[in-house]
Amino acid sequence: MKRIVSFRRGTLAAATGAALTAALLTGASGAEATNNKAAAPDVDVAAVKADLGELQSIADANGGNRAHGRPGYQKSVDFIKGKLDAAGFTTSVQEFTSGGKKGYNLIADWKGGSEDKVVMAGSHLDSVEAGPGINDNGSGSAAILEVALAVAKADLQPTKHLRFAWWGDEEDGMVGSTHYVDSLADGDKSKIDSYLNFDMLGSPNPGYFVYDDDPELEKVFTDWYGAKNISTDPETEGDGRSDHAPFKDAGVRVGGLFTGAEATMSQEQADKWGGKAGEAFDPCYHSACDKTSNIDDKALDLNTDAIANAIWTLSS
Ligand code: DPN
Ligand code: ZN
Repeated sequence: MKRIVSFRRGTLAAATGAALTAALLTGASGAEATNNKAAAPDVDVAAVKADLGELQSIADANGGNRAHGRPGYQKSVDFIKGKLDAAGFTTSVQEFTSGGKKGYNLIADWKGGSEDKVVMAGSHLDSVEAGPGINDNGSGSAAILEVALAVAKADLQPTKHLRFAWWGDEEDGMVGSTHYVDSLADGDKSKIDSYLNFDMLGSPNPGYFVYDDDPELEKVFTDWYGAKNISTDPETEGDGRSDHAPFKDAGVRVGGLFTGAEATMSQEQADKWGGKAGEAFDPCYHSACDKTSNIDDKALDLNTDAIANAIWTLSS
């Protein structure tokens, strides 16, 4: 795992410089309107939380989980798909079999943009059997849903094509996302400009981690956080542990955000993020207590807005 210490130390300063440059450019170009690209909207975290409430209700009504092969998973797909269809997305459900049970990936395409350059954002929608999976990974699923709905509301007309994905059966080894990547023709793999993964975005003792797999994608996120004076860390806990892995293995550049799972927060991290040193980022990881109470609203809010910015920036 690559780790460049000087880069980590320099991140905040570099990002602040970039923000300053951006501010100067915006001010200078305002009148001429040389840049017709609107900034990403602030996505209302209340909407993301309402979606999490819905996913919780689905689990409550279906044996306490939304796991692969269980009715709560199917209901989760129906819920997300209904909202996307109503907003004008073209959705499809890709079926696969895992452990003798049918699994489903939900794919949503936004009209327009060059299909030779596809910007994808994905989150796994399944939970473990032990609980409702609200942080893992209702959080990522609801965040990209609300960003997708914001794309529709803004009637965004990106240069690149936008595709959102909700993966099935991540918890048994990224089965759905691997199936998706394996089913792509070679020519289609190379048309994926970038894949952004969002798995666990509202951990209750949150870390601010940015995937460091691709420098350009990483910078989109670190610049955004830097402008908010939040210092991020490169993501290391999840390498190979989520749905970006099959994309990366297929040669697609990947990025993403993460607020931490079962690993513990260091003193240094607690000092900069205001968290609890020596405690897990998510003490309810893969447990029955991963419910709506297991969410840090601020982390969820920031990460959702960071995703919107990345989608607007990368697809423009
Ligand atoms: N892939 C996550 C899970 O579903 O259990 C956990 C995880 C995500 C761990 C990202 C590390 C990084
Ligand atoms: Zn999990």
